[in-house]
This record gives sequence, C-alpha cells and structure tokens, in this order.
Amino acid sequence: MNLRAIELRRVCLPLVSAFRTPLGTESVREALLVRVESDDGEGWGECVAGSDPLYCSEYVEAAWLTLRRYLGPKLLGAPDLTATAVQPLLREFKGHRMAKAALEMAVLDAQLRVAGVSFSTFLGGVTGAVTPGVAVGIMSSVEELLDSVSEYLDAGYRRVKLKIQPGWDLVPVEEVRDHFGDDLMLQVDANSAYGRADVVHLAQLDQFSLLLIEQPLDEEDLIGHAQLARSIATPVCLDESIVSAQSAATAISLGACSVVNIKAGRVGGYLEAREVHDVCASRNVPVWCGGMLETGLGRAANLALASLPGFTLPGDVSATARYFREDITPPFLLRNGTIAVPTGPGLGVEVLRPVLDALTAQSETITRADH
Ligand code: NPG
Repeated sequence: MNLRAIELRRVCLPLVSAFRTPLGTESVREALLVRVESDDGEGWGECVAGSDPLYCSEYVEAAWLTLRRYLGPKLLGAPDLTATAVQPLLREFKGHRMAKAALEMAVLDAQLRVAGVSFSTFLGGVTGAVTPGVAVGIMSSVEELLDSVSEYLDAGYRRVKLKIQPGWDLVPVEEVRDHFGDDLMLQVDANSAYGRADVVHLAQLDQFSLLLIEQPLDEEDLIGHAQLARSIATPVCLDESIVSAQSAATAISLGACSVVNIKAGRVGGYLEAREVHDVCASRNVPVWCGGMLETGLGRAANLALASLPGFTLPGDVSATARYFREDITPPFLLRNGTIAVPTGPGLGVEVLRPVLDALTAQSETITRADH
C-alpha cells in the first residue's frame, strides 16, 4: 500500500479506579493513537507509552514528536508498504519501540482489512477465546485489597496479579493467599522495585505458591535476576528487561527468567512479539500477554497475540469494564471466564467515532505533501 496520511490522536480515558504501581498512580489513561490512510482504506495503531517516562524512557509527547518528525515521514515516502517492511524501514532510528509498534500495528491493520484476514489468523493464533487475568494495584490497606480482589473474583477472574514494592509485599500476599485459598492463581509484579540485597526477603514469597514474580530487579540487571532465580523457588518472569527476541534469548540463556511477559509495544511491534513467542516456545519457556491499560484497539491486538499457542498463562488482558466506563470501541466482555478473540478482518473492532472525538485532546495529520 502507499500511505496518503498518518493521523495522530491523543486521547484521555478516565480509569474506573486509580491504578497504583511502584511506578506511580494513574487515574486517567492517556493514549496516543495512530491512524494510517492509504488508497485502499485505513488502519489503527496504539502507542502504549505513558504520560511520563516512568515505565520506560518513552512517553506520549516524545512519541508524538518522533512519529511526526521521523517515523511517519519515512513511511509516507515508502512505495508498496507492508507491515513486514515497517521495522526495517525504521531501523535507522534508534529506540522508540512503542512509537514504531504503533505504526506497524496501524499498517498491519490496514493490510489485513484489505486481505480480509484477522490479526489472530495472521499471527498464528490457535484459540478463539483467552483466559484473562487481572492486575490489582497497591492499596492503602489490606482490607481494601481483599475487597478489590473479591470483586474481581466475583466478576469471573481466576488469576490475580498483585503489585508489590518494599513495605507492601509479604503481608498483602499472605492475606490474599489465606483469604482466597490455594486454588487462586496468584502472581506478583514489582516493576524493578527491589535490589540484589533483597534476595533473602524475596525468598520468603516462596511460601505462598506463586505462579511467578515479575521483574523484581532493575531492567538491566540480568545477572542479578539469574542469581535471584537460583536462590528462590518462585519462578522469575521478566517484563521490562525483554525488549526484543534477542534479549529474550539472552535472558533465558543466562537463567535470568523461566517465564516471559510479552508486550508488543515494549518489543517494537506485534511481529517482534511473535518472534519473542517463538524464541520462548523453542526453549519451552511459557509466556503471557502483558497489558498497558490499552484502549479497545490495543486490547483487540493483545487478544490476538494471546491466542498463540505458547501463551499458556493468563495475561493482563482483562475485560473493558476493569479499566474504563467508556472505551473508544465496543466493550470486551468476560464470559464464562474467557474473552473472545476478535475474528473480523484486521483488528476486528470498529472505533466508535463520536466517543473517540469526545475523548480526543489533540490531533494532527501528516501527509506526504508535508514532507
Ligand atoms: O491490565 O493493562 C493492564 C495493566 C497491567 O499491571 C499492568 N501493567 O507494569 O505491567 C505493568 C503495568 C503497567 C501499566 C505499566 C501501565 C505501565 C503502564
């Protein structure tokens, strides 16, 4: 396809409840959406960078500038563009994986809509419904946490991920385990809140039969994660440390993790995410789909990714109601403990234009003529 225009939109979606993690508290999800326009139709992408550079170095304003100044113009000038050509074309620009992933997602959506193929089919999905988990933030009291977990279990979730940090770890985990019993699939996520000196402390989590502990140490500390993995029984899972299929292979070889969280934005797109999946599958490392509080667009793509065979653990791909009262697509529903993977062409979801327009804080269109 030949791109005619790329539209950037910054949308602000209020969360149903504030989400507190070791990185900060979010009560409104700011998202950067990308719409590509070609002679054959349009496609949508979502950049999962946050409002501030707290999860990683990318953030919405910087991604916008990068897309407008470098990445967008490069694709607008490319003849016969396909999704597989996006990353090679953008390789000269270092980093900015989330911005690149959004563009690739939009091109892939446009391409698959024309071809009449769903994201899931294209990626190699093998299931029509995925079992979601739910991520539960840090609360101001254990009582509040138990209430929150209880509501999610009532809603049908069977796997819970608790955010932990020093001062909010052993006690809340023990209380949740005691209160809800051994059948609850329970895991924890530290977003790098601990250091190598905390190994003995973290080993105490072993008594709670957790599925895994996610990203306990600094993202660059693979050796520290390998040492930790040898010292504790709880499986170590990496999130922030895994930025490509190559870094996944390295981390696994070093023994830094035995489980991987895959987020397409973090690794530069859904095609690279599939590579990470393949690398992990070839080493018998289970994976699950991470979440970045996506709108319905990113959620549709994540459900497709999570339908691949190596995604054997429930992911952070919860139903829309867990996040937003109103989304820019029709809601994804939890039914009998699962969420359906979209089957329509491309992302398989349509944007609700009036809602999108009402939630849009900023927009800009770049065209070939501009460059
Ligand atoms: O269900 O989308 C979700 C949220 C899952 O905890 C979650 N995401 O560290 O993985 C994370 C965390 C996150 C969310 C990080 C937003 C950064 C931004």
